[in-house]
Amino acid sequence: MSIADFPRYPLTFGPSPVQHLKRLSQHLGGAQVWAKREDVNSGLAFGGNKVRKLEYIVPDVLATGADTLVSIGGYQSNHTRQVAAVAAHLGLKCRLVQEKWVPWDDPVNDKVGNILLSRMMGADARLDPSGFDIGLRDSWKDALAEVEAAGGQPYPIPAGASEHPLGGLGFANWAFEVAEQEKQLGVYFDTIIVCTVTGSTHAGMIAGFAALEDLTGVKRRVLGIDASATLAKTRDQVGRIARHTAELIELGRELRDDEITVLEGWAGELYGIPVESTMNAIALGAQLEAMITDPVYEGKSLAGLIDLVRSGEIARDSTVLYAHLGGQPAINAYHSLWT
Ligand code: 5PA
Repeated sequence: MSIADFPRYPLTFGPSPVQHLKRLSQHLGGAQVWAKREDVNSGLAFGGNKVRKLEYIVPDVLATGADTLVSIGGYQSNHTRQVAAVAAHLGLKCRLVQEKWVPWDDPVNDKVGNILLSRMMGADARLDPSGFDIGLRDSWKDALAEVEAAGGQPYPIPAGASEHPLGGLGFANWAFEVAEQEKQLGVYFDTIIVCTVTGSTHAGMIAGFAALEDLTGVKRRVLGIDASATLAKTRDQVGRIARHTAELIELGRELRDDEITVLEGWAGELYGIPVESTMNAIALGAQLEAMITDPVYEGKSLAGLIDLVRSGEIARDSTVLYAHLGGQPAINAYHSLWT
């Protein structure tokens, strides 16, 4: 099956907008920088990258007849907020495990932003003291068992929807959407920058752009910027999901090593904690483009992009596409960084 043959349940507005960041490009004095805006991709509770992934998972949810979506993330998980949004949209229940992934002791960290939105949408969001891990968790398995014991039919969605067998499809299709938009705009993006943590956003893009390259001969670099600060795990997960997704969409060849690139250097010491480069990138995006990025994910990938353009690693004659994956609701929990 090619990507176009997989069932897709519409949750987004359609293709997400692509914009030229002219002031940022001029400021950096190098490559032309564009952004594709998954942060405004849907009317479901501010959207984001998970809504796009869930478009390919919802047909399976509906086929199973499940009545409760069960998922997991940190207190300020964007993913769990998007699962809660999709559950509300479909008229399903939602049980969320919110772990203490980030040692960020702001008194409203477990009350505002994403978790507030999830509760507002009717999700049963419960806190768990466990720390950060992108793998499959016991707390999540326990939540699934609880729903079943109470007579419900749970549908399991792992962290970031990444370990779900269909988790890579949303962003495999993103590659083809980019190619269409390139035709309309008369532009060619030779480099894509994407934040990567649980891996299926980046992995889906890798599979999708590989399929596109085989169809059109057009080559480009898809650079993942690690924001997990557990690089080996994320690299492994990206590679595994990229290969699996490539098989699903019948790429018909092995992925090359040069197609799987996760760069380190902008995550800082810990997932969820911004460093100087994150704060500088957030300020540049906000003050030059009114493009709001968060201290956990997008501020870190934007910092990567800025450094790669400034150092010439992304060349002056390049046109680079920054995948803005959402995440703004979390900034409420980080208010003290700007006061
Ligand atoms: C997230 C993830 P992947 O997890 O697919 O690698 O995406 C990274 C990412 N940007 C990038 C934003 C705004 C994100 O929310 N968020 C997780 C969450 O629980 O919100 C899965 C970690």
